[in-house]
Amino acid sequence: MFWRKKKNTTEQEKQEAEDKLLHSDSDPAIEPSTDYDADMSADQKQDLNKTENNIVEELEDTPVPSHTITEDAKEEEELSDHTEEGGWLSRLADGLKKSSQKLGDVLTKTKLDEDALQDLEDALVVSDLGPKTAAKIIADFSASRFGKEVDEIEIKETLAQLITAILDPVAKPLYTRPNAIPNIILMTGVNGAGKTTTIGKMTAQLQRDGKKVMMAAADTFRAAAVDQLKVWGDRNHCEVVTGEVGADPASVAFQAIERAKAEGVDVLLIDTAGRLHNKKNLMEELQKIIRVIQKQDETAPHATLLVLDSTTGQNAVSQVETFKELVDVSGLVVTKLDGSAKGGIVVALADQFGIPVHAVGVGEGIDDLQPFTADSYARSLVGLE
Ligand SMILES: Nc1nc2c(ncn2[C@@H]2O[C@H](COP(=O)(O)OP(=O)(O)OP(=O)(O)O)[C@@H](O)[C@H]2O)c(=O)[nH]1
Ligand SMILES: [Mg+2]
Repeated sequence: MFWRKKKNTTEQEKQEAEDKLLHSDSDPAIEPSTDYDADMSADQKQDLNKTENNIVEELEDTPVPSHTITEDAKEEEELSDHTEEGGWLSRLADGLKKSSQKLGDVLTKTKLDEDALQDLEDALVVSDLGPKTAAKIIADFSASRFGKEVDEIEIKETLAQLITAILDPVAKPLYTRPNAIPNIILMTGVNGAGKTTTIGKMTAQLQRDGKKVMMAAADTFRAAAVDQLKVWGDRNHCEVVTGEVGADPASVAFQAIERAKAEGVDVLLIDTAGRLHNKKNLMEELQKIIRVIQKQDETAPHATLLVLDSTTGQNAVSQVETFKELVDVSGLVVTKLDGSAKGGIVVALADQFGIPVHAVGVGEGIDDLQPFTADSYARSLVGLE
């Protein structure tokens, strides 16, 4: 279908460039592209051009659909059969399957004796709940059930209740103050955690709630980082304040606040760098951004969010410890729960730090940020509907 390809070349190139920006270099390629220019000799290229021209001429009278590639993809998606897929919760449940399978494997014993409890505790540790939290849950569990005959569903239901009790106090949506114009939200986290992507998704949600949003690209260390945020800006029709590559991130934040104030923006989301030369640099940079922000509004940042990649497992615990020491982390966003994560890490974080979990990332798309709900998360984790 050369005619369509030709018509949409710019669109296609734009999309390819966006895809490149939105995925870090370490990400595996999604699938090999079949729609690219292979290495060809000049003669071969000329031949191909000729054929292409002929085909286009032949097709001159064919009505060209006004669809763009994006619209085509959307239409295809809408027409495809989703009956087997379920909603985001089932994607989360799929993501958490590793944990629930681990539990399923040990739930064969009917009498809860020492061995069965030990197996259960091991399964929780393997599911990333961490030794302390697993031990605590099992202690509570055995207090009411030790020595009793129990079936698998009963065990899972009890575990889900105990886990819900740990998660419930931290399941809090992000609060935006009606009187802060703008609400200044600082996004922090190590590189690749999902900060920029989360800002993009969060912008869409805030806009849906009727908020005027602005983004600031205070990750000025890589040109690609700024461009990546601009892609999300385009997607959301949202203004992005940027600086030159290498510009002082704090000054980008400062300018963004000035502009946001002037334009009556409700929420300003500030993206920051995940990797600098070393940890000390990263933290000093963050603290400087905060000091400069406070010159504009001493109550800001109104939220300092730490974005954590759930697939890093227990490493997320040390990331919280590090960031918490240096900045006032007010909330967490845990990403990539649709993938290979085992999910128990969220329980460990809730138990150890008690920091609110505002949302979870369950995919790379704009709608893949979901509120964190204790009960449904706990049930998915243990493999209950
Ligand atoms: N599957 C999945 N992928 C995600 C999710 N969130 C982010 N990603 C992907 O993870 C990769 C890194 O995300 P970024 O948003 O660039 O991470 P970052 O924290 O801004 O990284 P730096 O800018 O390098 O500090 C990208 O390929 C994202 O598409 C999620 O919830 N699920
Ligand atoms: Mg980024």
